[in-house]
Parts: sequence; structure tokens; C-alpha cells
Amino acid sequence: MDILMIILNWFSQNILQKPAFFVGLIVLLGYILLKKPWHDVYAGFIKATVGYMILDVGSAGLVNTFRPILVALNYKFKIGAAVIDPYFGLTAANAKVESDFPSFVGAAATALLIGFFVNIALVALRKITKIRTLFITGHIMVQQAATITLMLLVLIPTFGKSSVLGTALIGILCGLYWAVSSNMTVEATQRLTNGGGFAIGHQQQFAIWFTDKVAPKLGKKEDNLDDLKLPGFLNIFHDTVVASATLMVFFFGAILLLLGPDVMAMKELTINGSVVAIANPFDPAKQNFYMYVVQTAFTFSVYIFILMQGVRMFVGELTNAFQGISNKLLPGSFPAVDVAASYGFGSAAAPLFGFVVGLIGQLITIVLLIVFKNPVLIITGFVPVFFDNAAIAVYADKRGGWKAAVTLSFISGVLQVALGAVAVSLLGLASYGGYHGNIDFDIPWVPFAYIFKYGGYIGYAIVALFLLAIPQIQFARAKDKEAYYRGEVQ
Ligand code: ASC
Repeated sequence: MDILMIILNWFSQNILQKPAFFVGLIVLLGYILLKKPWHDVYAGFIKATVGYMILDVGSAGLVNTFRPILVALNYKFKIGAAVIDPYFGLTAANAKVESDFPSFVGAAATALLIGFFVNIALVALRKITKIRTLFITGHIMVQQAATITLMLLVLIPTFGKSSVLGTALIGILCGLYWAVSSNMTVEATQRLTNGGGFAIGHQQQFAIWFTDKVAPKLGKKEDNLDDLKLPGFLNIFHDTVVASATLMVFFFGAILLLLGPDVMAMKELTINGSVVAIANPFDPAKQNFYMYVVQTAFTFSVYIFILMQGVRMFVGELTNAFQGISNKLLPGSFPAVDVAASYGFGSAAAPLFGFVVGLIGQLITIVLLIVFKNPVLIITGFVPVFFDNAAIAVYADKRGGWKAAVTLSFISGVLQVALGAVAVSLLGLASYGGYHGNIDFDIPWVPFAYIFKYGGYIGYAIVALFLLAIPQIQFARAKDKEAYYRGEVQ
């Protein structure tokens, strides 16, 4: 038993939570199955792994630089708000489990492994389950397992009685969500990427499915963001580097000026019990503060550029290798990867656009919370406001042009704050400082939470059956059943 746990933990830490190697291994296997010469197999493995690592550098750079800046507003102005951000959500969930359900400390880590194997089993049985996707973004799965653990423990009173049964049930539900939700993104992502051979395994799969269905009704795909005719000098904003650098000088520039040099010179901040490191603290002995502000804002463009470069590199290999896996090994199975992989497709302007519109939606809703004196106050977290709304705009623009992108990323911003506030109250997280906040953890997870609260174990069963039914409905509606497995758009 011990040996098994050691192997599983090794796998969890070294492969599952490092998707770069996972993607590299998929490419390696795909090329072997395609009988490519060994040097191509080797080169493909390196490019896929390094490409994913480059994507990670870009997204971690964005997260590490800009997350603390939004969080610091809470610190400086003592707002006492809950931050909607999955890293805060993780810390808050772990802290609450530790204080209220001590026998479940570590349950989320075990649930992560159980869930992963449930997902593998569902793909292996795909003739019955209709599941085509394996969720492989480990750092996201860690966050989600923690939030789902907390939900079940807090909302189903007897859930905490047996930690063995409880952990197994948590793991099963995680696995169902990972398999089913990523499976929902297959058609939309294949359409966006022109058969890229991957799906999304992140925090907005239900939103992507919904966007893909509704966007064509909201606008015309021909009126997409990249083809928008801008007057005269505004055309320079069609370039992502120019647009993002300019926008961020205004947005993060204003926030950095508000925070001031003293806060930005701190190496770390402690907010609501979480320690948040400032990635590049200001050093008054070496730099002028205004130059520091401009440089920090420009960093946004740097990381976006890096991220896109990584996406191109690994997606290119994955798309080719996918033919091998799909034709020979597991017909029609897709790895479900980080949502940032979608930003390399569709209109280049869409990610930034989604961020801005989603932010406006969030800010309006925050003002409404204040005006209506809601007992829980929310502060924008960088990860949901950027990564979710950017993706929603990319998918919406592809299907319904800029009008769909505006409408859907705005609605997403509103829901992130409004339902984030509901979740904070429901789960008693106000004093723990944060909630997960990504759009899937608003819909469907907030409604799921109410079903757990009022239905107890029956509620758990209803949610599990609902999830299992989704791929069956997708399959039943597919006109060409073979094409369903190939992930073809019908
Ligand atoms: C998340 C999260 C991150 C980012 C990253 C985006 O939800 O926890 O670190 O999004 O995965 O590329």
C-alpha cells in the first residue's frame, strides 16, 4: 500500500501537476504511433514540453505580477473584501477545512488522484460514457479539488462523518466534473482551432460551451474584432503589444499610483491570512517610481507575447501527434489543456478585449454591492477577470463577432462578482478572505452548492447524474456518431 502511495504521489507531483511533461509525453506517444523517425519523435517531445513551459512562464508572469497589485488595494485601503481568485480560494478552503474538519486535511490531495483515475476510466469506457477528454492541468485540479471538498463538507452536514467515504465521494465528483466539462469544449475548441486536437481543461468549460452555443445569436461572426475598422491612428491598437501596453499603463498605472511607492517596495503582503509576494518590488535606490510604474505596466505585453509564443510551439506539435493517438490508440481522445492555449486562435484582439469588458462588468457589480450595502464585499481577482473573460471573448468573437464578445464577457464579469458574493456567504468564507471566483465556480457550481445544501446526499446523486447525462445528450444530438468521436464540428 505504501509503495503504491509513493508511486501515486510521485506521479501526482511530477507529471500530473506539471502538464508540460504530460503534453510532451502525449506528443512522444503520438509520433511513435505515427512511426515517425526517432529524431522527429525526440524533437516533437522537446518542442511540446518546452512550448508548454514557455506558456507557463507567460501565464505565471502575468499571475505573479498582476495578482498582488489588485490584492494590494485590499491591503492599502483596508477594504476587508473577499478576493475572487483561485489561489485565495485554495488558501481559504484549506484553512477552513483545517479549522472545521481536521480529519479532512489532505483529503483534496487524495481526491485529486481519485478524480484523475475516474477521468481515465470514463475515457476508457467512452463507448458507454461518451467522454473524449482527459483533464491534465494539475495546478487547476488542485484548486478545484479544494473548493469542491469545502463545498461538500460545509453543505452536507453528515459528509464529514467518515473521511474514507467522504474523500472517495469528493474524488468521484471531481473526476466527473473534469471529464464532463472538458468534453463539453471539444466541438467549440476544434472549431476555433481548425482541428487543433485539444480541448480545454481549466476553469471555464461550461462558459465556453454556452458561449459557443449562444454567440451566433448575438452577432455576426464576420464582424469580428480583428476586422473592426478603426479610424486613423487607432489602427495601431490592432497590434496586441501596442494595445496591451497602452491599456495597462492606464489601468495598472492608475492602481500603482494609488498604492504608492511604500506599498510597492514591500516584498510581500499579508492579507486575510494569505501571504502574497510582490513579484518585482520597487527599489527607491535604483529607480524612479514613475518609471517603475510604466515598466510594470509594459510587463503585461511582455508576458502575453511569451505566452503566445509557447502556445504556438506546443499546439503545433500536439496537433500533428494527435493524429497518431486518435487514429491508433484511443480514437477521438483529446487532452484538455490550459485555457491560454485558446488565445493563439481567433482574433488577436479578443483576449484583451474580453479582459476590459469583463472588468467593467465586475466593477459595476462591485459598485452595486456597495450601494445596496451587501454584507459581503468582493474585490476583483486577476486570474478570473483576465483568463476567463479573455477566453469567453475569443470563443464568442469566433462565432458572433464583437457584439457577442462584448455581451458575453460583460455578463461573465457581472456573474463572477454577484455569484462570488453568494458563494462567500453560503460557504462562510468571509473571514477567510476569498473564494475560487472563476466562472465555472459560479455556474454551475453555485447552483450545485444549493442542491447539496437542500438535497444532502440525494443532492450529491442528482449532481452526479446530471453530469453523467451531459455527454449522453451531446452524443444523442450528434447527427454523425463517428464524427462525434473524432471531435468533428457538425
Ligand atoms: C488559473 C490559474 C492560473 C492561471 C493559468 C492561466 O486559473 O490558477 O495560474 O489560470 O493557468 O494560464
